[in-house]
Amino acid sequence: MKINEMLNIDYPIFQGGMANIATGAFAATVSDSGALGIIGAGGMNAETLRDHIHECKKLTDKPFGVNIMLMNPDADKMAEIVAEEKVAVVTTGAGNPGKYMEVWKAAGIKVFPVVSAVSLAKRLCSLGADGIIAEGCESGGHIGELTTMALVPQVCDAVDVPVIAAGGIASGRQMAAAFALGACGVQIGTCLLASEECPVHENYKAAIVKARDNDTVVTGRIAGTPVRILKNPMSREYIRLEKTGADKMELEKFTLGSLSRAVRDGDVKTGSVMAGQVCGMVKEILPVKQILENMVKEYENIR
Ligand code: TUI
Repeated sequence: MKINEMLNIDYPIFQGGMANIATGAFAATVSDSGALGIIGAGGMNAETLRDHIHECKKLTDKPFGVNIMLMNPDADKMAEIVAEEKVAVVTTGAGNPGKYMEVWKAAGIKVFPVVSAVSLAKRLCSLGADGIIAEGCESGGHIGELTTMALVPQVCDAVDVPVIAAGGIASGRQMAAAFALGACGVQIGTCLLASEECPVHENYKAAIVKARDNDTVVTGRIAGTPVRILKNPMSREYIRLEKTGADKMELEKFTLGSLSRAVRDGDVKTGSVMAGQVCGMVKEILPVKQILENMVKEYENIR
């Protein structure tokens, strides 16, 4: 498989960015289990990111990546750190990483920006992106408008680099569907939340396991930052406020710190429990290695 050789990984599977959750230790576990582990820099500052990169290097000899969430105020510094540390792969989210491409390419980093539309995919390929992660709105967290089913083949037709499908993938069947759409790899997040090694509060994991197909909702559409989370009293109140025309500042105040409240404190009622629409398929907490093996086995059986 092309992407496996390009990145020296066993499975054509990327771990999602998982801001506030994916530590260096977790990324090392995912990489050691055969996929591409990714440190989620979303909730970090520049120096904690460096510490997590060092930790990951200590724990695994396998390649790993860093996801830079471009709305992070430390994104400029983080862009320099990943180049200094020569991480194997950088993925990005929630913005256009165009201004960093030259530095990253010069450092020999393989760059896989996450896009939610064709136009940005084309622009970033012209700047040297090594691959594109096409993320549909089935994903948890910050999302675009298009579904994976509609987005992936359109991105595949528009670019000449490998395309990784993201959003709505938690099984071998969905992996096979992504390949049928033209992707050569997949990115998964929600199903890894329910892993033994995932450093998220037990209440968060339990909420994912309990959630059914229709239990996510998108907040922030009106403010311009759509984020898919589990339905809970916080999301209901947020959407009620949104409908009354509450201003952006008021809504931001409402959500500030809400992700870490769920991730660290296990407050799944007033916290923001980011999860994708596949949460209904996640039925138990398993070791990362098992989750990946189950997925690949199912994929191989129907290929
Ligand atoms: O980035 C994500 N998912 C995320 S980031 C995150 S952290 C967060 N916390 C609180 C509020 C908001 C975010 C949680 N989940 N996925 C990748 C992604 N990128 N989805 C959508 C986009 C995107 C959107 C617009 C990429 C580019 C873009 O356009 C930028 C441009 O200038 O064209």
